[in-house]
Amino acid sequence: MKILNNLIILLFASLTLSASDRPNIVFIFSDDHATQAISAYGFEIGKYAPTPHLDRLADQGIRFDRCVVTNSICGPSRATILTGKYSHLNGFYMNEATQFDGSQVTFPKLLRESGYQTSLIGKWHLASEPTGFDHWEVLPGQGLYYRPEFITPEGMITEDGYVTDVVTDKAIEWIDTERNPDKPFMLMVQHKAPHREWSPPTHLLDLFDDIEFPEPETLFDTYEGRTSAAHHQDMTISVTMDFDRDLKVNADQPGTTLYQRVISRLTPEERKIWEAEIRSRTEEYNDPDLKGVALVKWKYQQYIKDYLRCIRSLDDNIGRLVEHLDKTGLSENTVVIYASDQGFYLGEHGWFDKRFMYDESYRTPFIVKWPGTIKPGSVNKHIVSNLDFAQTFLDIAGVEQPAEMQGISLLPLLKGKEPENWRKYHYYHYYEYPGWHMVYRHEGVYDGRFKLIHFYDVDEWELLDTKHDPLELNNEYHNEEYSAVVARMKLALKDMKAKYQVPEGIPAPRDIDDPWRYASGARRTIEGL
Ligand code: SGN
Ligand code: CA
Repeated sequence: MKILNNLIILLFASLTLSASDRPNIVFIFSDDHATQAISAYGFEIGKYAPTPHLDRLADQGIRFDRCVVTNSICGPSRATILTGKYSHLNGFYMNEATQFDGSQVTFPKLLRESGYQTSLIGKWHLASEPTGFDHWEVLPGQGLYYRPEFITPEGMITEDGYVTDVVTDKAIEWIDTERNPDKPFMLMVQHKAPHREWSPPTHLLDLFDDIEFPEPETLFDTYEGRTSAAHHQDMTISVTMDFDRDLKVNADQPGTTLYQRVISRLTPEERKIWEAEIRSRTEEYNDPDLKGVALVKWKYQQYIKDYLRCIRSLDDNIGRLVEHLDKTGLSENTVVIYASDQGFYLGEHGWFDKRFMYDESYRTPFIVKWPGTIKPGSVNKHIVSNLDFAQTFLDIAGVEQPAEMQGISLLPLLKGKEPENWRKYHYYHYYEYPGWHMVYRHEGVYDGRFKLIHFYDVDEWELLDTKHDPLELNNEYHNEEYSAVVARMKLALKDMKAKYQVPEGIPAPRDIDDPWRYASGARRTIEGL
């Protein structure tokens, strides 16, 4: 009996030891951050607009070059991350008119049950109350850049300042004042930036003023040879991008979107600086020679600069948070993850926004730092996905992964292992049509080189060979030379759909008369969410 008692005590001691040893997880997550805009990824833009703090995370940890999403849009990406499941199983297909079912199994809930303290701060965008968190404060819907409101369990609050700073302040404050030192913690720091309308903090409004950013090769893409989807979209810099909200021209007038979202929320000092900026842009825009190609080029410069100004503030704040972890001695046993909900077009194909399975919006940044476990400066090129995040976090914490989750734990990759049977194909499915930016619904499969895409509303197929055509300009679907590839990829698509339990047939089309189809705030059953 005594031996048994001792054994139980020993077992208990080892369990409590491993519980307190379990690493903390800090998940820093942004909205619409294109990989092209992180200098660690080595694209041209990074030479002009470096991101030193993100680069440091990559230098000290691992950078994933092929992290792709299941459905390239905000809410659906977030729902996939929480549940480890595709949209058709977690129920959150589209931003609009859907509400996340918070009674589902999610990784924060499982971590919390296993003894983690869980906290969520920032953008949520799932239209239902967060579940599985000891602490949460979320932006209503898309949130605002200036003097943002937050929904908390105690009600709505408004905070002075710029949203990226405020979210970071709140994260730091939570670490300092609410963290339970007897428990490991999982903190989700979810930024609004750099989401449209790309409003920078006032002190960075003149950053890059003297720089002319290189244009993407495909800024004037004519979509020749592609399916009708590329022609049909409504997300071009030339036509869709608007002047007051996006380009901040004539935007100091009450009644404009920018006035409502930004100008009216500024302090008098901020307002002076913003109004001067708007005046100077309006003057440039009023130049009678600014038209046609010159106008598109000018719009591109305004857009990319505002976007990268938001990124600079994001990068500064990431630095601030990571330094705080260093200062408090937490870094050593904390896994820091950086990702975005999807990628974004920075003028490629003439576009902004996302949604397509083409590279810039399908791929998302993914960087992980974990001292002592991840070899500094690692680069991984396996196909990984936001589908894998939930299981990875559970695995890091030593928590069992539910069989119903559909991803793969990336822990072996973090540890530098080269698993033999890594996934060969990734399945993608986008649903929000008709709706913002009018991208046809499509599904597809990717094998690391080829992409087979089916725009099923118009029954048009595309095969892209990203090795020979990295800009994704040529549809090889009807090219005889690729017929074997097409056949193989079609089979893979069928297999993936069976594996992931995708319902047979084409999903019911969206109701064209749905009054919510263009409503960015979506149907909200809980006030403000
Ligand atoms: C808003 C934007 C769209 C954007 C969607 C979805 N319009 O509706 O341009 O595609 O969000 O973005 S805006 O007038 O509000 O700027 S997502 O990140 O939430 O998926
Ligand atoms: Ca987004």
